[in-house]
Amino acid sequence: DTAKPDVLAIRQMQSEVMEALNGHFQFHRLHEAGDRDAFLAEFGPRIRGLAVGAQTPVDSALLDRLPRLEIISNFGVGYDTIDAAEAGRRGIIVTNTPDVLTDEVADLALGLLLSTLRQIPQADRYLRAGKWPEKPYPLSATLRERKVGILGLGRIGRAIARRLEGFDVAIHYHGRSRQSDVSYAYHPTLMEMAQAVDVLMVVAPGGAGTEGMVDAAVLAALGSDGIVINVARGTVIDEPALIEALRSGTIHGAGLDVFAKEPQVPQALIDVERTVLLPHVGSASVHTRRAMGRLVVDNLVSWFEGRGPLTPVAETPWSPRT
Ligand code: 8YV
Repeated sequence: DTAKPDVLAIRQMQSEVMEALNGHFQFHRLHEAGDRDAFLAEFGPRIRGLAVGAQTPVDSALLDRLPRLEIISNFGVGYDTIDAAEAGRRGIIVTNTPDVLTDEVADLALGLLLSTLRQIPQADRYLRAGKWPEKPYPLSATLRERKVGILGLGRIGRAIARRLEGFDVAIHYHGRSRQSDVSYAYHPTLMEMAQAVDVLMVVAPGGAGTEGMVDAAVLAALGSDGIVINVARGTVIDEPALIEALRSGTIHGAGLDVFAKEPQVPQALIDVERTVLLPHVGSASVHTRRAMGRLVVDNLVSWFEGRGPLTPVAETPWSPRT
């Protein structure tokens, strides 16, 4: 069917997405091509849409192979693996999946915070290991009387803050600018916030602008009761500095859903007892992944029906031609 636009997936995505793309478009799968280079030489020039997962790099080298590309639809709200600025220069729209995962990720962030403070997974392991009859589980840290600092008060950061209001803790935030519609304590620098709080919730986007911004000095400022929770990108934290801070007792513990080099997790983090480590599952419920998948497809369908993208990213804004 030559009337259908050519759309390319560069890796396997959930089956509902693959089936929908196959139904709507002339659909190609780069990851199934034996010879990637030969495939791109043959089909690259006619590809007009790209569907990508959050962990698949889309850089100039790939864009060079896709000269007719109009839109990149990303599965995930974070798109740090896509060179969106370069896409913008080339007139290519990038879309992501905001909103549909906000509450799911915020829920997980709260779960990770409570798990880390009250050592819920560790206590479960203790029971399963048959240790309870010997002696009660040791007393844990607490969320009581805590001050929580949110790094990145975007959609997910705000959803986390709303939940935290119900937990009766002080809420602080740091981001590029003060937000006039919230009453949480704003700090113009991360360091200032780290000095004022004892929980750091990392919800800032990944990429060059935030790389390693939670460094040894920030961790030290949290203090020995300090807790770090990260549901954003592993790159935002200087991972070796975090390992050192955990080992030395500079901070108390960490709950991490994301890592610098996923799916590799440093053994040093696993060896530290006061960590709760999750395999990047923030948005990973059946319900939310389905909604994300639909939005990936709907962005492409809307674009190729001439109605514009539904959720373009900031670097590639869309205004309909009049
Ligand atoms: C991704 C995520 O969808 O949305 C994001 O930014 O990190 C996840 O929800 C996940 O990595 C799937 O690739």
